[in-house]
Amino acid sequence: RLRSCPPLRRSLSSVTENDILHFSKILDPPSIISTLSPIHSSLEDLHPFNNDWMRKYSGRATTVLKPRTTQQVSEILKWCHEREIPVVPQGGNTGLVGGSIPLNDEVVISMANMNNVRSFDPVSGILVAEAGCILQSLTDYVAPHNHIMPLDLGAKGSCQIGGNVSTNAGGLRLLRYGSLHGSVLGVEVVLPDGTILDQLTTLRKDNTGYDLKQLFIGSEGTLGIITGVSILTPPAPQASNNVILALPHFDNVRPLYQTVKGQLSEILSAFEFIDRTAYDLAVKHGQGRALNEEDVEGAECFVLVETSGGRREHDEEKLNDLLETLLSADRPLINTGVLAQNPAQFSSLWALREGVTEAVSKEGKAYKYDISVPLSTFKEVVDITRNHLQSQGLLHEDAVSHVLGYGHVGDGNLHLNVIAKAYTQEIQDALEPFIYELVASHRGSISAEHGVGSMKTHALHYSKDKISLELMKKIKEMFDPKGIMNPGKVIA
Ligand code: FAD
Ligand code: 2HG
Ligand code: ZN
Repeated sequence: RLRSCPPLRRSLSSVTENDILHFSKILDPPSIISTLSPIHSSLEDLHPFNNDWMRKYSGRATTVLKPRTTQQVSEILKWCHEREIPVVPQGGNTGLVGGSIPLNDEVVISMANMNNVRSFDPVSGILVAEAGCILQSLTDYVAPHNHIMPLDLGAKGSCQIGGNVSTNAGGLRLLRYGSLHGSVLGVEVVLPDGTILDQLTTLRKDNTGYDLKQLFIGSEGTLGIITGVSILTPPAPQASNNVILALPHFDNVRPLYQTVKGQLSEILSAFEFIDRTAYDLAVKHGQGRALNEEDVEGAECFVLVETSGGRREHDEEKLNDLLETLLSADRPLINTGVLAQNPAQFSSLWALREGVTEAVSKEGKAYKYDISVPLSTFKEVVDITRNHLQSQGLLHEDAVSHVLGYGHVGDGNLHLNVIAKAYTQEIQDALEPFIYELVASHRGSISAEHGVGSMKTHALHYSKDKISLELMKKIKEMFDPKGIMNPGKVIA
């Protein structure tokens, strides 16, 4: 039997003016934002670091540090470790589970100033970049070399590669290029006591014992601060096409996926799902151009299919053959398909899917459940949740206005979103543990790709058994015995 770990220490310190004086010896003054003397920033300056993208979580940090080098990160952590000051690593602050926001007055360590590419090899496609590089800027960096990043997500304009690796972000390309556990070759990490762990290898193969970097991928800043990432970038496809398929019934998604995989095989690069509510909201809030009325009529949901291949004519022929097969079937799985005819239409079709998160946030306050469940249950899970809220008397315009589902079919990942007028305890209590129990009944995951953050620490047991949880606690205790790294996140 495994022994229980002792509880993490809780007697952590707050930053003082003396600490600020010490940080001023490590960083230049513009790299310190603090309401404390001698910096005297305003609360407004701290606002972007104390509040998350959804405006759901807020912290009370008095101090934000923005190091420019790994050495500076190391010196900051060494000091915080000695003084037992808790820290929260922050990337682009686009996380959706409250991981990047202090729970109290932890020091925020923003990685925004560590934004240099260290090297790129156009032959192997291996990119080594500092953690604060924004995903879109890395995409732009490798594009002239005919490479792409192995991941893509709606937050690409703000999220950082260090944040992506720390959350093990999935996104829109996972179906084709797999998870970051495969494409990240190495990481450079500063451990909680300031030790620099240099695992920034560019080797494709390295079976020399435990693969330590995997522990940092998806650890959400609880084991150390990632300062550098070595990542394999695939060659850019020569041709990309996309099509939106309108389906009369959700039940057609599964056989459609099978048919599409079978016919498109190696050129299939995305198979993304949005239900009717998600589509209507995307259109309402100007994400992509609405399809023609007759294409939408009678559609219960939509699927966006993308192909990426080596020869345009070949790919177009395959896609056209697929559409012909689908539309000429005795009992067609789709009502219609809208094929992008040019790059603007290609982007517009993608925006209908990628823009749902933005549309939801414009519509109201979102309760987000990022779950892995069997594909066959996607609709059922959304319907059960809606009916449950109705039975609780919460489905009306002053409480919950919409319950919708969208996500990554190929990865079995449903984004169940509940939109409300405000975040209230009553709605929260109606949703949890209800949804977690539903997920557990399907042996699913309560966090498919967004992580645990502070949102789901209490619910981990719905997806992880006792022994796994004990081991996780032991790992945390080993790396961070003083509990200064992102306290209250992942493991409470
Ligand atoms: P942050 O939000 O700043 O931080 C996230 C976590 O990582 C925190 O726990 C933080 O402490 C830690 N962290 C950040 N940087 C470091 C570092 N250098 N070292 C150690 N820890 C660090 N997620 C998906 O998986 N798939 C999607 O398709 C997707 N789409 C999104 C679309 C929109 C519009 C939005 C707003 C979010 C989306 N997300 C998605 C969620 C989010 O963008 C990802 O989780 C992203 O990887 C977070 O990166 P970030 O730089 O913003 O990290
Ligand atoms: C997506 O796939 C993101 O669009 C965000 O993971 C999902 O907002 C969400 O719930
Ligand atoms: Zn997603």
